[in-house]
Amino acid sequence: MKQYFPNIKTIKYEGPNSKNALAFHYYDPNKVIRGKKMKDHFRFAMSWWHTLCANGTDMFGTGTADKTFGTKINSMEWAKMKVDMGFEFMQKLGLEYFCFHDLDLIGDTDNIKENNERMDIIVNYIKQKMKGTNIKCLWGTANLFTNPRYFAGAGSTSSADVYACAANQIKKALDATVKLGGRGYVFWGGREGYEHLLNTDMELELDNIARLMKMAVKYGRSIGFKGDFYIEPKPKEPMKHQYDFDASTAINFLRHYGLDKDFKLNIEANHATLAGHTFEHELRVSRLNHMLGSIDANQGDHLLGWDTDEFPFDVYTATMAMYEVLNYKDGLTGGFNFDAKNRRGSYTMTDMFYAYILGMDTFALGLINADKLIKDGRIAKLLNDKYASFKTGIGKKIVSNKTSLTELADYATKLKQVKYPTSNHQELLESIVNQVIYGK
Ligand code: XUL
Ligand code: CO
Repeated sequence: MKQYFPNIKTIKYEGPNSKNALAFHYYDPNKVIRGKKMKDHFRFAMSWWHTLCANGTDMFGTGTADKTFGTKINSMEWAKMKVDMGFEFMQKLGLEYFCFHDLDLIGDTDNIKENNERMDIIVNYIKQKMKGTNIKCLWGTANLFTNPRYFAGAGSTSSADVYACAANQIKKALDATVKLGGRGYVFWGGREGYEHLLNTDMELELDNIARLMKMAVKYGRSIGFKGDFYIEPKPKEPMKHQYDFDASTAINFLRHYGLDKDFKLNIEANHATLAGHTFEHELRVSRLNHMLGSIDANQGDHLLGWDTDEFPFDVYTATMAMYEVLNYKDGLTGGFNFDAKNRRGSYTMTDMFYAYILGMDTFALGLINADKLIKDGRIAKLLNDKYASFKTGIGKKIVSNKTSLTELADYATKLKQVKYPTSNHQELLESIVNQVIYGK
């Protein structure tokens, strides 16, 4: 079997003192933290699109990285080559999961029947390839945004024919996800949004998106899909306004249309910051609603402000994110998909390994730090002390729903002195984080 990365051996954990660039320094897959192996905390996944397809093309220039290995883009030879390359890549990095869009697998021939046939061939090819490995599918999805027919959306399109094309792709992508044993199926609303309100029937568009999701649930369950459906919120890009703006908006949508039993959220770090939130904010909102399902691990750039999909490097953010994940009693049903790409200037094959090593080590550090923060206990105590007034007296009556506006008004008018909230101690809290992360 042809090797795509002949100069790269399996990447191993060598510890923080190793200077070997092709080794993990913090990600130690079998290390047990909070009773669970690191690799099981994460279920790290390779994104088919960024890793095997993307070549560095941007708005101003063509690709800098050639990942075709001499095959013709959009040919089946190319499609199969990517499977072989992807499996070698995952095995060398110890990645046990992958995520895909239908078109990442097969390209796009513009012929719907041919695309469907291609899906059958390539899914069988992947299934064969999975045998004897521990590689599995984290989630699948349909690309309903690249083909020009989707310029006005898929579920939100103004053309019933285009809507039907979207349904066909979702059906095939669900077939593929089920056949490959995927844990989840994602709806990222690529162009489900609008550019101008005056030419938009928002109500019809939202209803139609929900209808498509309901049909997907019905079909998915009928072919034995037991996993979760996920919405991946994003506020904008490519559309000016996207309907799944953020976690709160998506949760409201799911509840409104009665989809909340089958759906959870796939939270992407860079989408959170695009929405004006932190990554951890979106994780908190999702987990409090029991809807945190899976994570797209990446990061944006404060100076750029679009979806740069960088590999996560920011250990503080990873720590805050893992603090949310560790405090999520329900646990993720999905995992951590690297929806991230090399910078255009980092165009070698080896750079792809450096990128995943960076991402996996960053999250391993986040996990180690979050565990330390929980064990340290000072942050939990600060939080507990802050809300102490709700543990006794009138506060206790409030949280146990045993009071009324009248009683509270009476209480307030009799107060000799109003007890202020305790200090937020933000700087102290940040010092504790630093000390826990860096202290011996
Ligand atoms: C786009 C994005 C997608 C989804 C899957 O911003 O995040 O790649 O993750 O469609
Ligand atoms: Co994503």
